Amino acid sequence: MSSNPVVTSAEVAAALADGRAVVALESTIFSTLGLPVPHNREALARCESAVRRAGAVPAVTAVIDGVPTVGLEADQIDPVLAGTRKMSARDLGVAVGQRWDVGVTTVAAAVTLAARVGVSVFATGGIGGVHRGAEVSGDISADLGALAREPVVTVTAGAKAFLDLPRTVEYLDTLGVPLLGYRTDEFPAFYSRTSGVPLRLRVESPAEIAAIARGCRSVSYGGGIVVANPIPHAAEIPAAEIEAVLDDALRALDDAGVRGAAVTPFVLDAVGRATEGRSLPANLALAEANAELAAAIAAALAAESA
Ligand code: PSU
Ligand code: MN
Repeated sequence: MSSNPVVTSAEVAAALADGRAVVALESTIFSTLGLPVPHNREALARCESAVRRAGAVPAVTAVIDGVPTVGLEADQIDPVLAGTRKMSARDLGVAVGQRWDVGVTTVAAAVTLAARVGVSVFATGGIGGVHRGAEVSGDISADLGALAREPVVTVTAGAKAFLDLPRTVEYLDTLGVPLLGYRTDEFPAFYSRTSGVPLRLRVESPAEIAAIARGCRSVSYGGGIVVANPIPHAAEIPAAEIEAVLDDALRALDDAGVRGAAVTPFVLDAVGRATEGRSLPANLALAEANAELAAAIAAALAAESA
């Protein structure tokens, strides 16, 4: 393993060597770009405990001092929480070449690093997708390509409604990514359990998802699987309430002329400020629920291959 330029923490390395369950986590959500202080630290603690409760080892992904890393040592947590440089898959090699102090991972960068060390299950809050107006701006998150490319099961609460959700689902279809609704027939909209966008495939248990992952391997499908896990009922914010806030945020985005990688952080910040009391607990609850489901899937996969 010493020739692998992607480094694992001591705990993650030991778990991988023993064939125990590991769940990769992205770090943008835990950085200043994803959630405000101190909620980012709370989100990390809750996601890590949820993974551990389900018998798996959490592995936060990042680039630290120019080194791509899966699983943080204790002294690496604070720098990642304070991280301000977002990395998609396209930025990983740049962060290494330029020796960035801290690069935090989007979904695209996280699944890429996870795959390099053989971690096959990953949890996020929400994936990026096709932006509204993409027919003009061309803005489609590189998350989608990475989800199709890397052999990782990703658990997500769908995607935020500031994206074009029907086109996001269609794009995953086009890329050939199995998109599984976890106990749902609709693509969830992050804060809301429903979006009106139907899904073709529904699953009921972690064991069923593990069996599908095995099935994908058996036919040499080399890409990823996306599991759409609706936010827990108790934490849900109704779609109508979110929609009004989003309209304002998207207008502000236009007025400010924000483009490219800055779009998602800009909208997250605007929605966060407009709905603070509701959206923060919702965000934490869905991230924790995704970590828990991912750990159960990882445990089912580890048991099958034991
Ligand atoms: N959606 C959220 N919260 C987030 C993100 C998306 O609700 O924190 C982050 C994730 O890290 C995701 C990234 O991978 O934004 C997508 O950014 P872009 O649209 O620039 O690809
Ligand atoms: Mn983009």
